[in-house]
Amino acid sequence: MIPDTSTTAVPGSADDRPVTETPLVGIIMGSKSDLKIMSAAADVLRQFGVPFEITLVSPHRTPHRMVEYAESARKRGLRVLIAGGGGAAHLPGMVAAFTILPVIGVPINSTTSIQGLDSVLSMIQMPAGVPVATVGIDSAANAAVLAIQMLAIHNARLADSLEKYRTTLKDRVMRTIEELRKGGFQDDV
Ligand code: AIR
Repeated sequence: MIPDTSTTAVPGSADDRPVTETPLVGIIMGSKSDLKIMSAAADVLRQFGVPFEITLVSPHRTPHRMVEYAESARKRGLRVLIAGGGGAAHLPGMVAAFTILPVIGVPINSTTSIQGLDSVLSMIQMPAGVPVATVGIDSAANAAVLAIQMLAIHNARLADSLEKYRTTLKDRVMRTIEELRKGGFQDDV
């Protein structure tokens, strides 16, 4: 979908490193069972040529690992974190407490979840000063797009790729409208 992983950001900008080296986005999740949802974020980052790392971090089963991950993330060069969890999904909020990197939360409708609603409620009402940008239930792909939008603030190649991506979304809808019309669908636009 999105071409060219080799171009660099605008020279002299706040982020002029090549986007093919150090991971810029950290994808973490509470359990291996979340991977089938969270892998969509990895797919999108791959398509945009954004280097990322992906691993398991449970706030309840591996709390010290969570603190270590969050505290080292910025020093290791990460710019945005995407944190997914199901049920009592405390990972995004607690990671946000240990880093100033933006944290995007993905509520997951896991087997232990109350249709994902408990996870949403675990993420959205963060106390003032420690936000989590929560996307929709199971919306890992959107979390990745949001992460790329953040990186694109200082990266002309990514901004350009996002523009092209939006065009493909629009073109897809327009093609669907054409197909519907051919099948007899009558819209009045
Ligand atoms: N979880 C893991 N540690 C803390 C939480 N809240 C979540 C995982 C997963 C759900 O518990 O994010 O969505 C079920 O995990 P498991 O390992 O039992 O399949």
